[in-house]
Amino acid sequence: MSYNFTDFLQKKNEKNLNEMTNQEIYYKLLEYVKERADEKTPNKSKKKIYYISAEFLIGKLLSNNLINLGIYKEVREELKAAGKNLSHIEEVETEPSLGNGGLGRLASCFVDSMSTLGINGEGVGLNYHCGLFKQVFKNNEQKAEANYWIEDQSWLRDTNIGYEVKFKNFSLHSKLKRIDILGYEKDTKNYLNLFDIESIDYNLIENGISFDEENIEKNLTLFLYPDDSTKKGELLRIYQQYFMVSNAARLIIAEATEKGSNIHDLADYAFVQINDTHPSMVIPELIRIMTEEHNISFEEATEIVTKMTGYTNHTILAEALEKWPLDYLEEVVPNIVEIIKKLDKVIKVKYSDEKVQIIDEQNRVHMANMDIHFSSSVNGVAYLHTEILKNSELKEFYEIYPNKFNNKTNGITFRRWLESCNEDLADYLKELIGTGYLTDAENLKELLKYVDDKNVYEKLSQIKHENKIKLKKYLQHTQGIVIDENSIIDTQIKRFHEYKRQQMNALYVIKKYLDIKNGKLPERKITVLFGGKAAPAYIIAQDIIHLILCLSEIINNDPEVNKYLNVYLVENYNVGLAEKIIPATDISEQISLASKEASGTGNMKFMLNGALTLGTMDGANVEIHDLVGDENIYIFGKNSDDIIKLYETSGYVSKDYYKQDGIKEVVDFITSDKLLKVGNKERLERLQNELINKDWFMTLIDFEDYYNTKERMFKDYENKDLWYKKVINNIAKAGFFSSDRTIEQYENEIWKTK
Ligand code: 9GP
Repeated sequence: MSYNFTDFLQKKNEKNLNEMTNQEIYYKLLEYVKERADEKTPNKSKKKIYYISAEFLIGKLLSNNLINLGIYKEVREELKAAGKNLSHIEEVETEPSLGNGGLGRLASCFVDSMSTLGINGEGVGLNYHCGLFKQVFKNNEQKAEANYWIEDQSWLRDTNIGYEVKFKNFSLHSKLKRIDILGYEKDTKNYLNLFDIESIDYNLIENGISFDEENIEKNLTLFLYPDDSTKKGELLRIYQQYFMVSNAARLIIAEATEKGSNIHDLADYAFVQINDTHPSMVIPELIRIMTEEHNISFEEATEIVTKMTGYTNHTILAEALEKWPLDYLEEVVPNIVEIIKKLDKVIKVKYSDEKVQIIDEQNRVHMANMDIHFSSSVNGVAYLHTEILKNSELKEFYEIYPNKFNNKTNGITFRRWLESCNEDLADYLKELIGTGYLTDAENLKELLKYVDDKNVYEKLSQIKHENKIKLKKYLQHTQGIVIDENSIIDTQIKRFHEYKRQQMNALYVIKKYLDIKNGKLPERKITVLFGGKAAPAYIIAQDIIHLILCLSEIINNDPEVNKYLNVYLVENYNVGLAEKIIPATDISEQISLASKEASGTGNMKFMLNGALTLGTMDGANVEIHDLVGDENIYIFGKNSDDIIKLYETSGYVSKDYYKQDGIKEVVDFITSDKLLKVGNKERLERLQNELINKDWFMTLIDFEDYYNTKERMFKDYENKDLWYKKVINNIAKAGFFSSDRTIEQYENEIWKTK
């Protein structure tokens, strides 16, 4: 029997809603949702998917859970009747800090879709207490602070499940925490399984995010991606990874055994999807448990594990493919080193090519290589990315295992990235094309009926405007930033990395600033929004942040310029901010150097919310382009074949581009008196020097085309009919990027649980 929130409060003898504070209401809603979630039964099927990932960037859960329970509007009305505002109550929730970027957000979209599709598939990861870090800005620089997010009452549920994890010199007992993952209007649910230790100690944190890295028994689940620029840091990462996969392996075996597996048939009961290389040690760990504890031969165990695992590659950046020194692994987990050596031997006997070896000549273990040899599926995350893996990055492997390689273009959950974050647009879509798109996103194509309808253009532009006003209020209230709702909003939100080329956008800002100073004024005010964190050990990325913050200070305070241009870098960019920024954005910046962005998922969120893409032919931009056609996307820059060739021939010399008219003065401005007055000389000089003399990610090669294409976009924006026709085309074609589609492909082509 379903009961509403008011009934729940009465049952619990709580105060009336109108007497409660927003804080009190939030915690009661949390209890209520958990109680409603208790009515759902976990998905069951003989075979279960374990999606192991170092990160899950889950975002706030209240509104998403209310939507998935089908009671969002009902609860909002109950609150409204009591004079309360659900969006204010949503603000009380602290965002979990269990992820970093696209990889973690994708994992979260995937667990949502698995639940929605009724697939018996769960996430497995770690419960980091201080997450990645909280970003604060001081003196135009990024500072990192510990991000404590776990409160006494939260979405985490305790369980009595826990295992002994043995390291070389000590053991740790784990405890499993779980978060319910509710599917959209489903009677079933799944869990996100997060392993933790009992003995975590916050006192180990000294200042910011520095802490005693050696006290593993007390620090293991403090931080996600602790600094690995030192040996201590690398060892800690190995401890974390082994802890994660050893627990996962125990859970898998326990659950399968309970269902009747005799371990010889484990592959009929479980499939492990390895999300990037952080969970790769699950392969030797499963083999170790089978051989040591279940009397299964090494050969058979290897065969079983190969059958029941799949590896997803999310990057072609060589430095991001983990290679652990064998002696570090020896120091932490000697038991699995024995297994890794045996696996390596199997490969050395068969193949002489150094590129496919697991242990290389410097005694480093190539985790991805182990995954490829000893799993049954290897996939990239967008068409172009998979092609690059097959034809260049992992070519030698593709020659050995042509049938293992497959593509699974990423997707996003429309529950969060449309229904929840852009309710006005979602309601309007329902008015136009009904609710079919909620269960089959391809139905968005019905919108094409309205592609020439000026009334629809008008309404879409009103919704965008309203979303800008909402964003303005939010940023003003939370960050003291006042954006202009009548300006064109041009956004780049993602982790800071040179390959993503925020520096190119910053150069654009400089050029625009100089244009305005020289009397070349834009037709409409432009607001350039940035958001993202830089890894604390990544100096150049911090320098780029510094440049943007300095530019903001100069531009936003210059009365001659700020009428036409504003630049902001929002602080501590996270899922919650993305949910507010994306619906308000006109221009989606997807400007990575072609061949470097595996997929991107922000690009999909923006298109779904009616922004147009300014991008290179990279990652999933290529598929967006193919779906919407040339006229509905703004593509610029060199393509991936050209770029790959340039790398192969060392054919790019940044200085040649620097010398060109229009580029030199922009790059020189980085160390102009104006910037040095507000900035740090060392940082600005280092960044400028990098651009002139190295520029590994070829910022300057595409700059001119980028500038001109962006100018064309601004001009097109002034023609409302033209612009909104493109917007409709984008929303209508976004259905392909539903994570339900992606998960269906994983299920039908790899997992086969049904
Ligand atoms: O950089 C990729 C990004 O392009 C992709 O969308 C995301 C999800 O597949 O994964 C990112 N990769 C990583 O964060 C690390 O490999």
